[in-house]
Parts: sequence; structure tokens; C-alpha cells
Amino acid sequence: EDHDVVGKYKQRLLVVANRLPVSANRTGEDSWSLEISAGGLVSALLGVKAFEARWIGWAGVNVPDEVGQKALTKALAEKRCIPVFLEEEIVHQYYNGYCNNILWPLFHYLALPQEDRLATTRSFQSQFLAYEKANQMFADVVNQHYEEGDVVWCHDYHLMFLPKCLKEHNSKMKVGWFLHTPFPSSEIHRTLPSRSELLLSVLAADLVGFHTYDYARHFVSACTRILGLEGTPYGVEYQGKLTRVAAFPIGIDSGRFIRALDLPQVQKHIQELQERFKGRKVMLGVDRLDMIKGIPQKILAFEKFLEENAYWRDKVVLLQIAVPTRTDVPEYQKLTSQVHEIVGRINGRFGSLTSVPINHLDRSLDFHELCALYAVTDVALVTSLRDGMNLVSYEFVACQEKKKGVLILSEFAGAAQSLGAGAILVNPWNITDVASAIARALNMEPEEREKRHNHNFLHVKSHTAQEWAGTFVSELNDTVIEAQLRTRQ
Ligand code: ADQ
Repeated sequence: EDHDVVGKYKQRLLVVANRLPVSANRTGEDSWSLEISAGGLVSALLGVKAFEARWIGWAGVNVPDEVGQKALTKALAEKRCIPVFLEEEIVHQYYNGYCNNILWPLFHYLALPQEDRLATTRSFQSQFLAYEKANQMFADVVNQHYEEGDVVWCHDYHLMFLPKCLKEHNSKMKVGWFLHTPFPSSEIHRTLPSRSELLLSVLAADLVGFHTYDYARHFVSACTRILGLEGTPYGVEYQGKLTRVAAFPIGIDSGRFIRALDLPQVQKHIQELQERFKGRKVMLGVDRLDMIKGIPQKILAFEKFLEENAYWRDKVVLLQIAVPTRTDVPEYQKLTSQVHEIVGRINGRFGSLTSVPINHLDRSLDFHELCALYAVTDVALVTSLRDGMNLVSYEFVACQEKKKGVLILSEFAGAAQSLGAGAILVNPWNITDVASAIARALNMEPEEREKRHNHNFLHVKSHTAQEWAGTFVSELNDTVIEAQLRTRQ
């Protein structure tokens, strides 16, 4: 299994991420049912045929007993997944606390709410200790399974401490780290009490990757200003070695979306949707319900548009699909009720007995429904306040070969760097700006729509997730070889 068709040895790739790409349900004392969740990362790595990938991560469930742990480990092995078991208290402090309450808002330039600020400052130290401890537990599992020659690819802000733990154990291990969120300006990173520890640990990796050149530059400035290290166009000099820092913009498995549009069940959904929204233009938002996605701002901008454009009131509908996440965090509960309140108010104000301007759903859609929805949309609205990349904008473009609809895209999403020329870029904080972008998109001439769509489609089709993963891993291999050559010289 570690050889390809011509019998050539395939390099093993250990992908370490906080969550395994499966959801696990316990069905008995020693039995589990597993479902693979087809996220972007999974399809990206499925496409990388040159490597033999294994996943290491937390299964998202608390398994305190040994019988359960053994059974889950065995079931996961069939899916090439290796679990890291985390106790409930660690999950609370490391995952809910340090990762989601501190790093996530900070990396997205979102301030903590006033009343929580002091509480967070107080719990900071214990949460950071839990973060280090959890990262060490991930490292222990990697070390157990590592074989010489493997490539270890660590993912995201949950595991910034991992490269250091791994290299301390085995300095020869090839270690890469990739951040899926933005890396903020060094002035923001400076406010973190553990600012230096995190940077030094990431620098232990051989290759450090970000979605955009700006994030990479912010990281290098943070190393220069906070640690006093020397930055070069290639990376950062640290302990006599160069840690390579570069941009690797992610993409999607565009073929999967394009092919899905021809499936009979997707065609059926498309017809139903077209029937349901006949005579009206469809505007679409698809987001995890998260502060960073700017959902209330988007809906307020839509309200402003309706206020100013009476003509469009019964001719347009906004479908906002917001899948709830982190539902046990009070901030997220507050956001849900805030969105419900605004939607209710606007529908009361502009709705009629037979139709409402906003259809808001608090759930996720399955892949086929999602593709159909993307295909019937006239205008997609992505108004993230900050977003590492934003794959929804890519998925929309992939499904628009027939319609050639318009993408309204936040200038604060990483995707603005790649799809900016085809999209209408907006500042999501300025609802007047977004409202006029909506008017412009709905009135856009077909020739201009086509030109803009073609630009974006070409990009989405040629910059795939598979290519992203392949480039990162081969660059990691090259970086290590170059470093070895340099030490020999
Ligand atoms: P996310 O913040 O989750 O990812 P995004 O890149 O848009 O954001 O990916 C979301 C994925 O979930 C998409 O594939 C989308 O189809 C799916 N999804 C979202 N809402 C859904 C719904 N209601 N129903 C069904 N599916 C839904 C993080 C970073 C991003 C970065 C990615 C990848 O925050 O900036 O682009 O990682 O690196």
C-alpha cells in the first residue's frame, strides 16, 4: 500500500490537525460508527497521489475508558486516522479557551467583549498551560507513529506549539506548519502574553506557510520586532538555521463541484429552486455562524439596499445559510439571536403575505443541495470581517459556468487577493458601500458579468486544493534538502 502503480515507494505524509476528518458516534461499549466529513483539507489530500497520507488528531468526542479508546483506535485505523485522546478539562481549557476564545478572535482582529476581557486575562495562564500540554499530547502520538523519511504537516492555530515539541524529540524530522487563518499585524500579535513562545515554536518548523503574502510578511515582522531575529525574503534566521516562510494560497477541488452539477439529484434540486424563486433574483450567503463572517453586517446592508431601492423589494430574495458552530460558547449564542432579531425585523418590514425578502436557515446543507443553490444564485455575498481565505467564494464561482453570477467579496478575505479582479470588492463595515454593490451587481450587464466570471473561473479551476497540498509538501522536502546541503558546505 505504500507503493504506487509502478512500484515506486511513496513517501508517508502525517497530517496533524486538531480535528480528525471524521465524526465518531459510540454505538456500544466497544463499537463506533464513523462518518468521513469531506472538508477542503480531506479532498485536497485525496488528490495528492504522490503521498501516502495518514491523519492524526482529536476525534471530537470524550472517551474516558480504555475499552472505548481501543475500539475507536481500531475503527479509525481503517480510515487511516490515528486519534489523540484529550480529557474534557483539557478540551475546555485548550480548545474552547485558548484556541477559540483567545487566538481565534485575536488573529481576526476582533476585540474581546468588554465584560469578558478581564476574565480572559485572568484565565490566560492556565489556558496557555493546557494549550502546551495538549500540543505535547499531539506530539507524543506523532512520535509513536513516525517512521524515518515521513513528512509531518501540522495545521492551524491549534497546533502552534507542535513544531517545537516534535523537533526537540527528533531534530531530523521534516516538519511543516500551515496557518488557515490570517496572521495579524505584529502590533496585534504583540499583545498576546505568550507572543514569543508561539513564534519561537513555529520557527522550529522547516517550512511555515500562510494563505497570502501579507500574512507571511506579518509573521516575519513579528519575528523581527518581537524576537529581534533577522528576516529575509525567504524566511527567518533562527539559531543558525533558516526557517522558510512562504505563501501557499489554498484552492478547492473544483472538478468535484463542476461534475456534481450534472448529477440527476442536483438537477432536480436546481429545478425545484428555480420554480420556487421564479421571477426573483437570488442572492446567497453561506457561512459558518461566526463573528468573523460579518453576517449581521451583511443583513443590515441588504436592508439598506431594500430601503433605497423600492423597485427591487418584491424581485429579490436573500438566502442566508448559517451553519451553527461552537454552540456552547455564549458569544456564539448571542450572535445567533442577534441575527434572528435582525432578520425578523426586516422580514416584518418588507415582507408580504406571500413572500419574505430574507430566508435564513440555521443549518448546514448537504453537498448536492449546496451545489444546486450555488448554481441558481445571481449574486453571492461574502462579507467576512476577516477570513484566512474563504472557500465559499471559490465554490460559488465553480458552480456558475451557466449563470455567470456576480460575487460581492470582502476586501478582508484572503480570497480578495485571488478573486479581486472578477469580484466587486467591498468594505463589510460600510453598509452603504455594500448596499450600492448589491445594486450594481443586480443591474450589471451580461457582458461585464461574463468577463468577471471568466476571470475568476479560470483561477478557481487552475488553482486546486490538490495543487496546493502538493506544492506545500514538495517545497517542504526541498527546504530540508537545501538546508542539509548548506550545512555540508
Ligand atoms: P472556514 O472559516 O470554515 O475555514 P471557508 O473557507 O469558507 O471557512 O470554508 C467553509 C466550508 O464549509 C466550505 O467548504 C463550505 O461549503 C462549508 N459550509 C459553510 N457553511 C455551510 C453550510 N451552511 N452548509 C454546508 N456547508 C457549509 C477556515 C478559514 C478560512 C479558510 C479555510 C481553509 O477560516 O478562511 O479558507 O479554513 O483554509
